[in-house]
Amino acid sequence: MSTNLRIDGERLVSRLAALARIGATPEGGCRRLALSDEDRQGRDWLVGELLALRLDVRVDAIGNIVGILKGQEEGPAVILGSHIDTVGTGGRFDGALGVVAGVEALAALKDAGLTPKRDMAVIAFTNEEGARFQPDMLGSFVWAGGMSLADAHAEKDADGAVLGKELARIGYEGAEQPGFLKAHAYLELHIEQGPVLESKGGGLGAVTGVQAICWLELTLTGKPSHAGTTPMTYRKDPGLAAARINVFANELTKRIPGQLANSGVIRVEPGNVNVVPETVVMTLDLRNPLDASMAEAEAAIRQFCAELSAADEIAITIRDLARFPATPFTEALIATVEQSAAELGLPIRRMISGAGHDAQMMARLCPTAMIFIPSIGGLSHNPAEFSTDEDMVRGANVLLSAAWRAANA
Ligand code: HGY
Ligand code: MN
Ligand code: MN
Repeated sequence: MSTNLRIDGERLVSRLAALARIGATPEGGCRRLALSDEDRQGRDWLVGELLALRLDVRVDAIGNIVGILKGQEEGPAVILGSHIDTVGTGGRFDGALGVVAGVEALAALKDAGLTPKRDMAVIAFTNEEGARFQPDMLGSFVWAGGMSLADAHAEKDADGAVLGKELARIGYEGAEQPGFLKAHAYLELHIEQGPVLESKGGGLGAVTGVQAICWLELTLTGKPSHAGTTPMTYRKDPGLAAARINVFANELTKRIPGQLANSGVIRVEPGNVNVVPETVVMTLDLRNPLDASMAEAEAAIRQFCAELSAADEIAITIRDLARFPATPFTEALIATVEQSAAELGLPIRRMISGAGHDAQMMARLCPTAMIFIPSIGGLSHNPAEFSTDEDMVRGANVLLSAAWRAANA
């Protein structure tokens, strides 16, 4: 192991800044919704960086972008990755850090004239966020064989745009089969997106796994009527029902340990001030570190909806948008991350990830681990998301060291 192997910190920071300028928002964040024009610009920028490094650049049929550094031997690769798509109120670091750190790790190896035993690669997965198309982690889910290409291409966004057509429109429906590059190991550097590391005084996170995720879309249908003339007892109000469901989900978080619940989308039709709504489409984002508790929460919500539907004569249909089990990472690779941090004299602590990540999908294929750096104020999915240059460089050096170990073990 080359102990003095380091990334070029300035280059890392400047690449992140370059990507952050693409889809930059006035509030100081980024908006690169999957397969949007801003996402295409980010993809074009990334492909340019990979080509400039003279990596073997490939794009697969779901738009995952791969840059490969050939190793001495044929065989599965050590893959570094994350995503460059963002949520609507995204920051500059979520996903982008892992991709630019992967690029920088390979650039540092080329600068040092080092050829790993195994192939190494950096990958930017399509639609990790699931903000526009669901499920989230879609590109890595297809890569890991969890979803067919046809089903993924058929997904539609809230405006009816079809994923496959959007992929073709931006020119990123590639020729490779998803999963074409066999993985020996997968490592992902990411911001924590929560307050844990900061509350512990900083340092890095050796991520032990990701919690379970369940996304539901509920369509509630009542009877539109005049808000001034319709007696309360006559109303079939899906807006009231949606509010009750939201409160019920929130109550569950007080009753079921570890339970989280969020209703991020509530669309009311016709959406007029003086009309009792006809329909409400709402989403629930449910998370829990334990699959059994997650199942208990989901069953309770489905039961509550059934009872509410009968009592208030509101039709309620529920569509699954995403459902991923709690996913543990690989002990040996977590230990490699900790060893790399120790060698670099960097404090690191084990922790679970509250957010979903592409690593959750790659763990189906190969030994997988993640490295977290602190998020200032624990903020993410917010333009004010921030991590320091120092922490980015520290995290990227641990990524490089752990990846180099895995690529030569
Ligand atoms: O929703 C998530 O946890 C991730 O940001 N896609
Ligand atoms: Mn992310
Ligand atoms: Mn995110």
